[in-house]
Amino acid sequence: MGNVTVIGAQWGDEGKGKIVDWLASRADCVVRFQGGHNAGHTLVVGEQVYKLSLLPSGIVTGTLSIIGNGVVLDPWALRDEVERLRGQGVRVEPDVLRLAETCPLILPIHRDLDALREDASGAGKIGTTRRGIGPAYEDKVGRRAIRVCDLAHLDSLDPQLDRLCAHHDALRAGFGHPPVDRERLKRDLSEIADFVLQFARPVWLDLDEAKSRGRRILFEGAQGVLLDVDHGTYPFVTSSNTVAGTTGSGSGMGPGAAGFVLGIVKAYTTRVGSGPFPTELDDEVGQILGTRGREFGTVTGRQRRCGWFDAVLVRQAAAVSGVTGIALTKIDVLDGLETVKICVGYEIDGKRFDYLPPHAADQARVRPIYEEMPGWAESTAGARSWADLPAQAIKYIRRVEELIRCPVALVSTSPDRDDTILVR
Ligand code: 2SA
Ligand code: MG
Repeated sequence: MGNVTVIGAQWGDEGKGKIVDWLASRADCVVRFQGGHNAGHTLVVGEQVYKLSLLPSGIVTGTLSIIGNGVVLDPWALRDEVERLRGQGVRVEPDVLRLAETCPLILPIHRDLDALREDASGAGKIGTTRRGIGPAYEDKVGRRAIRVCDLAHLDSLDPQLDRLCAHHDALRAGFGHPPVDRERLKRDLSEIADFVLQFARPVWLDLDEAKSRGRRILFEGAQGVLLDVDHGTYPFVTSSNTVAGTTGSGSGMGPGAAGFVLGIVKAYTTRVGSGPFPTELDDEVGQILGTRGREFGTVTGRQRRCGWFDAVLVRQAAAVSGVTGIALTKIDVLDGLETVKICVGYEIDGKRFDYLPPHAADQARVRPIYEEMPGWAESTAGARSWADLPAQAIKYIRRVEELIRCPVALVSTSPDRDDTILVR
């Protein structure tokens, strides 16, 4: 096995955590390359449940875990998560956890702005996780960010703070909010600096060395392709590029780093937050999927919206992200349904589309065209080989594969690490 990149090929929450954990035990190094602590990965190892928002999943198994420059880092969230994991008996020390020195920081002022904007947006709300992700990326691109390496130079931070505060004070005033408390911000930063700096490294150098030694690197994506700031359902997206192409720029490894791109795909569709969702179900089936699939956010506890599998969206996600093969998860949630439906196209005013049109208004208006298949009465939960699956479930998987034009490499049949079918 060479390098592997795991990305969500829907709107996040596809069950990446379990697959990443499964692959992490076979990798030498696990890298996060985008997003921040808005991710929520649940790992179930034996009796233990680990909930990760920011740290790479490799940390649980003691695999070298790297947070790349493409991630926006909340230092206080980092400390909380490290302390929580240590409390569960996980060893988190600088030899296993490394942070890019160039990571932009998420500051309390970013959280403020995220909330102020969401609260002021009425029906236009994005439904963000309110963790300051968007505002932190804005400051990075706007060249105003405070980065990890700045924590070692707090004495000379004033010119940067001038630039940052001038921008934020103007925005805050617009929302009737008081200016940034600069002295407090400086105090907070100097209080957390040493904690963060103990993990700070030129990680590109570590990765370059890993590469020259033929080490296997696992890139762990967060959120999903449909939340990508360029390729997703804009503006109802996150503020980073979630596609596999970001592995190189978000870690400092160049375009060839991604290796095998494994797209994680849930056997139905879910979404948290606002935005178009063509196959959303408001009926009893939607409720069954939500209850059986335990569709609540890891990070915010929000209830996820549920619907049928949308092959149009996944085909598009797989194409724009260069997916090599998919892992199909939570097939057991469909067990016992009389019929199952797959969206195979859209219609707007009698015109057929085999892709999602880019405009939010069109996306909200598309009518899904469904193909119906008989369901299966038998349980697929815990199946560990192809032979354990009912014939109808196999037909469903094969049809999905055909429609999205991408091979199924893995099928996951429960949250347990071992309940996984390797297809090829
Ligand atoms: P943000 O906070 O700026 O990134 O929000 C923008 C949109 O991106 C969505 N988003 C997510 N969608 C699914 N899962 C996410 N992470 C957590 C999880 C979610 C949770 O994995 O369980 O616990 O609620 C995630 N992070 C961001 C968000 O809903 C907005 O639509
Ligand atoms: Mg999640």
